[in-house]
Amino acid sequence: MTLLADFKDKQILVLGAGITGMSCVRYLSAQGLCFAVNDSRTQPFAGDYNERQFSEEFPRASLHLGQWRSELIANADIILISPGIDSAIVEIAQHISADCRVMGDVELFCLLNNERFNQPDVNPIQILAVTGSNGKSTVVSLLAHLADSLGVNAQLGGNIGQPVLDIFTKETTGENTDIPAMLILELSSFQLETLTSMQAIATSVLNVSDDHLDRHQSMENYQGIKQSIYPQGKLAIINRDDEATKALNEFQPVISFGSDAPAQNQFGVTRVNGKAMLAFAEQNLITLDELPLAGMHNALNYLAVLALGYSAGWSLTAMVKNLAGFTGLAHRCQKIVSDDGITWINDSKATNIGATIAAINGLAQTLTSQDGVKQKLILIAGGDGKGADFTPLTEPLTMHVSQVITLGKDGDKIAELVQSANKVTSLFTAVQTAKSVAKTGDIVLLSPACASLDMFKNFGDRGEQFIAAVAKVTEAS
Ligand code: UMA
Ligand code: ADP
Repeated sequence: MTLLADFKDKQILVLGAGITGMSCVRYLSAQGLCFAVNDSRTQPFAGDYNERQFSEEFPRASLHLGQWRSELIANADIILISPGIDSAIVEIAQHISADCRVMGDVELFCLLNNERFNQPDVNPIQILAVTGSNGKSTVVSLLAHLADSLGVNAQLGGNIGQPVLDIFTKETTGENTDIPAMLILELSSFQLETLTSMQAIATSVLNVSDDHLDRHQSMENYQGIKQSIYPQGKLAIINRDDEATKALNEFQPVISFGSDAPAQNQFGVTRVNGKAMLAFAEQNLITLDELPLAGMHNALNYLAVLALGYSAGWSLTAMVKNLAGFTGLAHRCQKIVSDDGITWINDSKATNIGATIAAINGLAQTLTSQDGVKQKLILIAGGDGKGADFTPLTEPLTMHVSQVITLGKDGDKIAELVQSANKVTSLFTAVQTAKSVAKTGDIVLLSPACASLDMFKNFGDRGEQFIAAVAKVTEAS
């Protein structure tokens, strides 16, 4: 029996009505299935729907907002749970029946895709899957750029903000029957928690650093969740610089990347005439200064991309030729244009310590001295730390940052790491403070090492507010 035939006489519950939940609603509705939707918030649709509009558009769905509904959870045979919802919380966990299947949207997508391997008239979608604490969006976006340049019919999906079930929904409704040959899938630890059935060509854990410990409790648990990606792919792409990314199964085929010179079947960095180059085994590919994304962390991102593309059979030469055409994503170490002689950098997407350490270390390498005066690096950080241990920030802060300005829920924890920090209560004041401390030639970096949700809608909102504050403060000067 196919999965959908099995779903027909089951009680299906969609938990969460955000981006993921609504993609489940669209998919189940397109299949003509009846189901329930439950969200603990009263207004979950981000302004897209009110309850009446929802009922009109999805008449087969019964909508329950405002609290978790224990009777719906208890009666469900199948629960499609959104990644931001922790199924272990007591209001949910205690009601789930023993024979209920709890799965995420990506798991449902993969189960449906796996069925396509046995169907004569449809093609399964090949998957390249990427996880890691940092660099996921950069890596998958660059992969999608290369796919486009190389004429591969690929689509981005997952945590990057494009729910994967929409592919099959659009196929069912006839809106887009041109199913992509490949899915370039960004996976968060939350999505991996409910994913076991993916059959990818290759998977990669880019790196592992402290993140989301408020949900995952310990680094061991978090690392284990990240590594659960490897058995779900033929080839494991690992980072030689980061032990925590190594695949546990020693028999699984592996391609590695790292910042050292590569051996056979490895990607790495070599030095030729003093210049750092990306390389594959003995083959030097391109110098780093020909590429727009700076810093060793981005060199590793480039190598991960090449390794993933290579595992899919893409030409190395063609990939290398097209690498420079990708100029990066917003809010990741982006320079803001200003004419006050200060370099303002928006790294709002640095929502954990690993990203902020990479930004500080990367910028520290670029600091120069003029007339005996060394450029200063001023950092604005803080927000919701998600239970992180900030102590690994101490060394880069002490070594490279001349002034730390903190804000947000866990700003004080970062302030405690240095001798004297400026504690402020708004991003605008942080920018004003930075402006009063910075001299011509200095760098001011917003790299919060924290999530934004305590003060902003999301990291994009925080980045935009930073850009606006910089414009206002520098204009006034
Ligand atoms: N909800 C509750 N109660 C809760 C938590 C959530 O009712 O305690 C409801 C909310 O009201 C909302 C729904 O659940 O209606 C939200 O579900 P969600 O938090 O899973 O968010 P989605 O809108 O479905 O977006 C999710 C990812 N969000 C999270 O994992 C938190 C998006 O990643 C992803 O782009 C999207 O699915 C599509 O796959 C965002 C993210 O912040 C960018 N990810 C984290 C990260 O990158 O660090 C993991
Ligand atoms: P993710 O999707 O994993 O959050 P992004 O590509 O959006 O990753 O980048 C998030 C943050 O991490 C940005 O601040 C970026 O500068 C930083 N970053 C990108 N790649 C890496 C890496 N390989 N190691 C550490 N930090 C990184």
